[in-house]
Amino acid sequence: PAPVSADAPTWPEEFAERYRALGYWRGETFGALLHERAAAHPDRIAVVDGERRWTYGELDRRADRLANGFAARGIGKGDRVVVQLPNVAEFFEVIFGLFRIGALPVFALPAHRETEIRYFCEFTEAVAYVIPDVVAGFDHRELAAKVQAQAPALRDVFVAGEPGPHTPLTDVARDDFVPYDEPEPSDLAFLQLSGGSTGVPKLIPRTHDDYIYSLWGSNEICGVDEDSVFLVVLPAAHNFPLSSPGSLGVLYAGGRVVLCPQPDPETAFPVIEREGVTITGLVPPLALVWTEAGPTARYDLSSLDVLLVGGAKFSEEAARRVRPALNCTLQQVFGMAEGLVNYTRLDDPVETIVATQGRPISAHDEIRVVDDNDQDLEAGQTGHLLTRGPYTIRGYWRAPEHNKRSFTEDGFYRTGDVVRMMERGHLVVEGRAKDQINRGGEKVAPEEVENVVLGHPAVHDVSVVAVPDAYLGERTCAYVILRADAEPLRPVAIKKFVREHGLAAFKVPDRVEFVDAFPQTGIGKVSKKDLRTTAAADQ
Ligand code: J2J
Repeated sequence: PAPVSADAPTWPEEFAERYRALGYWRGETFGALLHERAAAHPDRIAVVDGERRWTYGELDRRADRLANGFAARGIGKGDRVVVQLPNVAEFFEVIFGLFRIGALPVFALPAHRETEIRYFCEFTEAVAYVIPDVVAGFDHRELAAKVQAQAPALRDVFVAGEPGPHTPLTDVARDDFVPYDEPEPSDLAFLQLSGGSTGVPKLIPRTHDDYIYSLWGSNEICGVDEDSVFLVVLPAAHNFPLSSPGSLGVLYAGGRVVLCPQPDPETAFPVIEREGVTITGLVPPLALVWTEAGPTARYDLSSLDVLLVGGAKFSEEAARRVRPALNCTLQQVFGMAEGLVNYTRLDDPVETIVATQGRPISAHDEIRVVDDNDQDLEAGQTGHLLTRGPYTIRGYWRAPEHNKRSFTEDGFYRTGDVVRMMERGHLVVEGRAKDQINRGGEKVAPEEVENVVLGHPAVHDVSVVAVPDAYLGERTCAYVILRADAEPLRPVAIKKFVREHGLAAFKVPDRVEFVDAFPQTGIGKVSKKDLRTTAAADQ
């Protein structure tokens, strides 16, 4: 069994030694690698955010100044800091500042609201929370003030922008060196969020060694080098745009990261032309929109070489349309914040590119496809995907009970995905065994939404299921049984209740249906399978 550190299981020593001996774990840290890139090419542009262009030298200096400031405020190695920033340059100075002092960013998404943020702060005992001021009319400073009143460990709120009652990030930065303890390559670098299938999202502990391997491994497969210009279209903190190959992969290679504030073609296409973007990543619904808009675009998109599509299943018909519409190579990516990432290769035959979700980064990613009893299936059969390898975690952070269910005794992660393996090792995602809804790449844990709806005084019971959707792949539908004595409700009352409870907008049920009873399985549990069938038929 894996040795258990205080907070999470990690790789057994024999595996760690193997990954080092193979040269996968290079003994680098994020803090040190930015120093090295900045020393090697200080004047090369690292990050572009609208009119702001930061060179490697400048990003490195800014990260240093924040590292000093964070350290001066008593933030140190192992401390957690919830980072919730949109696609702005400050995201990078903040996370590299934290990496440098060994503090762990907890990567919240811009869409998260009070319920999620309060949970992240309380559960991780975060000492600080980094926010923007106002985004799309939402004032993050008010949210932070509410959370701070409830999370005793939260000493500081840092604002990239107008600070309100909090501390501006610009006041944190300082030039004088403040001593701090640097992290080791085998230390945790950050906590990423799981898509989740349980009441609260699980936290994913990633180390410098393992994550950096996934970056340079991805760079080789995606053709990323110092000439690459990567457009961050999806939320920067999500694992896909962060690491597959993502902004961090491109910074590792010495390339250029361009931030896109909105994902629509009207916003993104002019940025592609102006900055000469060569590579970007999208979820399937966005890839559909871009593909529609490509042929009539008034902008020159000819610099675009590679379009990665992943996060949810990309249909074969849609995949076929990418090259004709955007004149670039499609690369499907099937990844997960827990680790394993699969890519179709740039030189794969077209049929493989359009009809599979790729194969693993590493020759040492171990893949098993098993039946319901964990028995290995024959090649080509459809079953549960289990995986273990040099950048796949051995357990979630502070979740020993959950880890017993999500990992096998010998350390394989139960992905919850149902796949089929093709002859040359390519995987086709056929479905899902976990109770999770994939809403166009945004993951919704039904249990989390159900727990909130159950808090409504008129609700007796609720079951949230996926409904097929032509655009998003899946949407959410909440089946609600009202209390016998309750006045009838309108669906919007349930949606409003969830929103006001402070859940991310993408978790608010798209549809609400009132019913008298749920279909039952043989053993008296709610049959989500039957509910899904009903929901699909009722559309
Ligand atoms: C079908 N399902 C997919 C795909 C992910 C790169 C790309 C994506 C993620 C990601 C990521 C899929 N086809 N192409 O972290 O580095 C579903 C699976 C998987 C879950 C993981 C990366 N690509 N999925 O989406 O942690 O169900 O990571 O287990 O958000 O998304 O979700 P997440």
